[in-house]
Amino acid sequence: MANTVTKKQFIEDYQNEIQSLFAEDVNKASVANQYHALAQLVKRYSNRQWTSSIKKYDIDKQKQVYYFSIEFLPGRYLKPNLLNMNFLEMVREGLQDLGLDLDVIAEQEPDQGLGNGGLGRLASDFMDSMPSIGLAAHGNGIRYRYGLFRQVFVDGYQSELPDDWLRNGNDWEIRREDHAVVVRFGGNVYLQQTESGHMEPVYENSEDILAVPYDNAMIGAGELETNNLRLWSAELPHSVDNEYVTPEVRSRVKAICRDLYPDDSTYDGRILRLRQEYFFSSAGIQSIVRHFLDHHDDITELPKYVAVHINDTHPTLVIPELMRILVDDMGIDWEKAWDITTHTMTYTNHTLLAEALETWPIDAIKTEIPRIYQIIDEINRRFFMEMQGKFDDNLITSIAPIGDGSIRMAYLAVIGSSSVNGVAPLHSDLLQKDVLKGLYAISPEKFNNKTNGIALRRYVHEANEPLAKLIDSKLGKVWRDQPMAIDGLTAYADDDQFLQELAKVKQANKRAFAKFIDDKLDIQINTDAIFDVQIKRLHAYKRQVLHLFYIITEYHRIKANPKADFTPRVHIFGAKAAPSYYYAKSVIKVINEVANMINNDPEVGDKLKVVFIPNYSVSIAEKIIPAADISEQISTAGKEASGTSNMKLMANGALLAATLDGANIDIIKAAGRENEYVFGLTTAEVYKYYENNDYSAQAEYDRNPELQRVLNSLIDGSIPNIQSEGWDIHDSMLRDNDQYFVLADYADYVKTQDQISHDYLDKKAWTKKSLANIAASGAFSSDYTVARYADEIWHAPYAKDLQLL
Ligand code: 26M
Repeated sequence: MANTVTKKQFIEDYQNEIQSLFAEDVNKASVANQYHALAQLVKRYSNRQWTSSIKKYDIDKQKQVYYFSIEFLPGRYLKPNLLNMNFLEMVREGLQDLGLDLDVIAEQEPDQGLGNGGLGRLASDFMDSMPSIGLAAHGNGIRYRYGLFRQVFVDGYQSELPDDWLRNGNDWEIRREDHAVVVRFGGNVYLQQTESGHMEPVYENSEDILAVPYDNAMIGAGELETNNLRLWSAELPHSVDNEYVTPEVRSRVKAICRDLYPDDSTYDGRILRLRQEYFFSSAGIQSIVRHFLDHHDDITELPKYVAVHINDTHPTLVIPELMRILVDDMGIDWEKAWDITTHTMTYTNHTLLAEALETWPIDAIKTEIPRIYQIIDEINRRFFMEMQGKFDDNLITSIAPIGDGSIRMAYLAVIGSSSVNGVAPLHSDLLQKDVLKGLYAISPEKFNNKTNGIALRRYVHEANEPLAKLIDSKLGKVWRDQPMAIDGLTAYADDDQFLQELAKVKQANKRAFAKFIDDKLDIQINTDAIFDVQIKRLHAYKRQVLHLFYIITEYHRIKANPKADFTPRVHIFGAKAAPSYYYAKSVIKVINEVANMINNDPEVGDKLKVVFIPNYSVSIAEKIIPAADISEQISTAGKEASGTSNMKLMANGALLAATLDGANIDIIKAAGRENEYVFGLTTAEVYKYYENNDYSAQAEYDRNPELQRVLNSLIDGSIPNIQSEGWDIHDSMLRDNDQYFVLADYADYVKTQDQISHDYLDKKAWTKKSLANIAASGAFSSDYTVARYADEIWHAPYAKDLQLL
C-alpha cells in the first residue's frame, strides 16, 4: 500500500540521508550529492511496496508477464517516481523549506538512454503503465555500460561521443549477484544417450559467461504495485581462476554489455549483436524457469502462470532457449515442450521496413550457440512436416524459420508464439497483407492489433504541470486516474475564459522553452511564432527533408518579398542519425547550415528561426513537447508503424501536420480531422506507384517552379558551408527517383503549411483545436494499451478497474 510520509518526516529523513551518505549538512552538499541522497531516499521509501508486490504475486500465484526488450529508454526516474508515489508536491515543498529547488536537483540525474527511439521508449512507457494498473509484468533487458551515443555538432556535422551514464553510479538499481545465471556460448556439442534412454547434449570447450541481474523498481501510480525491470550484465564466472584469464577473454566478456547498437533503421548482422541477443534471452528465461519452479511443481502449467513477450525480433531466441531448458535440462518430450513454449510466447512487430528485418546466417548461429542451432533446425524440420500437404510447398519454403542460408527471426517468432501484433491498425493490416502475408495465411488466428500508447503521467502530469493543473481545475483529478475522462474538456470548447487560460499555459511553456534554448544554444526565439516541432530519429522515411524543403521555401519567399506579411515560425528539430547512416548525416548537416543561414540573416529577423537541438533524449523531449504548436508527423504513408511522439505532442495541445500513416490515422479520427492538418499520398496511392512502377520524381520537379528553386538551392552554392551534402539530398530526389515520395507530397505539404500560417492568426480558433487534441488524448494512454495486452494477449489479471473503450 501507498506510503505516507509527512513533510516534516521527509525533511528529517533527507537530512539524515545526506549526513549518512556524505557526512555533511544539506546546504553544504553539492547539487550532485543532493540528487544522490534524494534518489537513495526515494528508493528506500519505495522498497517496501516493491517487496510486498513481489511477495503477493508469489503467494497469490498471480500470472506473471515478462517483457523482453533489447532496449529500454527510461530517461530520468526521480520526478516520475515522486509523482507515482504521490510525493511530488510534498517533496517540492520540503526541499523549499530547506532552501532547495527540486527542479534544479532533478536536472542532475543522467538520462538512462538504453535505447534508440520509439521501440525502447514504448517499453519504458509500458513499464510505467503495468504496475499502475496492477498488472504483474516485469522487464528483461541489458544493462549497457554505455547508452545511445551523445550527439554533438561540429561545424554542423553530427559527431558521436560515448554516453558514460554510469560514471557517477546509478542510485536506482540493486545488483543481485545471488540471482546470477550462467549463459553458455560456442564450443562443440553432441548428443549422447543417457542411462534412462533420452538424448542429452554434451558440451566441449564452451565459453561460460556469468549473467548478473541489476533490478530496478518500476513504481506504479499511487503505488498500486511495484514491478521489476531486470537488466543483465555480463561477467566472468567465479569458477574461472581470474589469474589465468587472458585479457582477450576478459574483454570478450565485457564487450557483450558494453555498447548499445546505435542503428535502428537497417539490419546489421554483427556477431556481437547476436551474442547480446542470446545473452539476455537465455539469462531471462533461466531465471524465470528457476523462479517458477520455486513456486510451482508442474512445469506443464507454465503458460497458465507465465507469459513471455518478445518485443520485436531481438529476443526471439527465448523460444529455442525455453525449448532447450525443457527438453535438455528437464527431460520433457519435444511435443509437450513445444506446446508449453508456444503457449507462453507472444510477439510484437515494430517495423514495416524490409531492410530492418533480422536474419542471422546459419553459420553464425552454429558457431556461437550450437545447441540453439540444433533446436532451431528441429523446429524448422517439424514445421515442414506439419505443413506439407496442407499448404503449397513454395509457401512453406518461403515462410519457414530457416531459408536462404539464414535464420529468419520474424518467422521464427511468429511460429513459436501464440500471438503476433502490430502497433497501429494500418500497420497490423499491412503485416497481414504484405510483410507477414504467408504466415498470416497459415495462422490467421494469431494476428491482432494493439495500438501503441504513451505514459501520460510522464508527458503531461509531470512534464507539463501547468497544463495538468489547469485540467484539474475543471475536471478534478479523475482524468489522472481514468485517462478517458479527459474528454470532459470538450465541454469547455466554447468557454472563452478557459480557452484564454489554455493559451496562457502554452505561452508560458513556450517562454520556458525559449529560455532553455537561449541558455543552451544562445539562440533567441520569438515566442509569438508558431513552434513547429519534429522530434524523432533521423531517417529517410520520416522525411525530415520535406520539413526542410518547406523551411527553404519560406526563406525564399521572405527574401523575394521581405515586406510581405508572414506568420513567424520557429522550426525545432531533435534527431540522432545512426553513425553509419551516411544520408541521414548529410540531412543533419544541411539542416544545420540552413539554420545558420536563416538565423543570421537580418532581413529574416524574428520571422523565421531554425533550431536543431543536439543530443535529443527523453529529458529534452520533456522540455520541447509542452511548448509545441505543430507536431510534424510526415512519414511516407505505409512506412511508420505507429509513431508515439504524435501522441505525446497532441496530449500537450499541439496540432498535427500529418500524413495518413501509422497512428496518425487514429489520432485524426479521435480528435477530428478539422482539428489537424492532413496532407499527402495515401498508403493505397503509394502501393499503386509500387505496383505500376510509374512514379517520376523528375515530373514532380518539372511541374513546380517553387520546388525547383528549393532543389536548386541545394547545389548552386546559395546555402553557405555545405559541400557534397546538398548533392546527396538532390541525388536522392532526382537521380534515385525519390524513394519516399517527398516530391510527390511537397505541393500538398506547402499548401497545408500555408493554411497553418493563416489559421494560427486566429488565436481563439487555434486554441479550440488545441483543446480538441488534448481532450482526445486519453485514448492514447498506455494504461489502456497494456490492459488490452493483458486481456487479449497475455490473459493476465490486473487490479485496476479501467473503463476500457
Ligand atoms: C536491430 C538490429 C540491430 C541493431 C538495432 C536493431 C533495431 C533496434 C531498434 C531495429 C529497430 C529498432 O527499433 C525500431 C523502432 O523503434 N520501431 C518503432 O517502434 C515504435 C514503437 O512501436 C513505433 O511507434 C515506430 O513507428 C517504429 O518505427
